[in-house]
Amino acid sequence: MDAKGEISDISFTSVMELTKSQQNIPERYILPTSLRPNPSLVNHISPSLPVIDLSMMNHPAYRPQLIVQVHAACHQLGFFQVINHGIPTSVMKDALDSAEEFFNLPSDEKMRFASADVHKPVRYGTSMNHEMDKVFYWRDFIKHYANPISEWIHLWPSNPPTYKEKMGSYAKAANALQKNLMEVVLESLGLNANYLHDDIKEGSQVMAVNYYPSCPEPDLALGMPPHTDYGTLTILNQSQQGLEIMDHDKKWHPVPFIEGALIVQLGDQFEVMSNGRYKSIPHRAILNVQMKRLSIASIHSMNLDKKVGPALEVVDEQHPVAYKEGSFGEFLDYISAKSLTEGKYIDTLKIHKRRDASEA
Ligand SMILES: O=C(O)CCC(=O)C(=O)O
Repeated sequence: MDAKGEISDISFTSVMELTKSQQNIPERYILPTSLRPNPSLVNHISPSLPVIDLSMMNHPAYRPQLIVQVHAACHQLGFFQVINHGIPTSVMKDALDSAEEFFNLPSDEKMRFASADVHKPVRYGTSMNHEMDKVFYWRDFIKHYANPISEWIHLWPSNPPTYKEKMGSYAKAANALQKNLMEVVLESLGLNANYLHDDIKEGSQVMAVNYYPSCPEPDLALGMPPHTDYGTLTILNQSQQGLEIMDHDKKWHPVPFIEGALIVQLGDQFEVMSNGRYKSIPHRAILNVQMKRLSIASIHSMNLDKKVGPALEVVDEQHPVAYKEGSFGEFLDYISAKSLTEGKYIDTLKIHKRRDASEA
């Protein structure tokens, strides 16, 4: 049965199940050479990636300094880590522990939530979309909607018994942090901190809870392929290092694990709102031979039906409208028809400047 009590006929072999019986990774997880993680192309001596201290976020004398740091991080990368963000490490850890307990359940129990339908508010799956992926990714996941929590929490797993409480506390805290971060990021773009305030408050929050088992051949596969998130911003809580981000020069950088820190990534919806002044950050999850890794991506966006286009304040003669309006709902329709490698939703929104005769 699925989360709505309907019989689910979807079944697949999770990576967790696979690792119980296989020594090597099966053929369908082996990426073509050009798409493998290739550690020699990764910038292991990365310039230090931005870490921003939020302790003075609400202090009028220090906030301008914070806005400058956020502007630099968003403009250069669309990525930063935050410390002193107000979410206790114990709440972050409890959520990761409850996720691990969920993934440790017998397969039948997890399969109750199995679905390849991206419109489902709760869904357990493997890879990106096991019905469409040509090559599989070394990841199992459960995704569930979380805002407003009272509307969704009854659909979340009841087993393990503490899942709702622990994941729920973290989801609420991540959503509160998101609202503060949105104000800071909007301000850093030169917009009013209250821009689209009510839409942000009532916006969608999807918790993507990821489990990457240790992988015997991590150079041949990935936990998640390079992608950008569709929303405004994503807050990532992780159990250990494994995320890589791509800079504007297309160089990969490993993101260092900092105990208690959270990762903030700009998504496509923010790129559209900023009319391309800030770009969403491409990222991927790499694997490791010794240890499993868990992550919880709290992905925030405007509501399903809310159309989002560039803010008028960032459009002028030098910067004409560069994106059409789009919505989270349209994004879901797009990815239910195409696999990730077949194109990106945001590319369908880009308005390509016509080259005039003098440029030709
Ligand atoms: O696990 C990670 O580091 C990345 C997760 C992610 O990109 C996602 O869930 O969309």
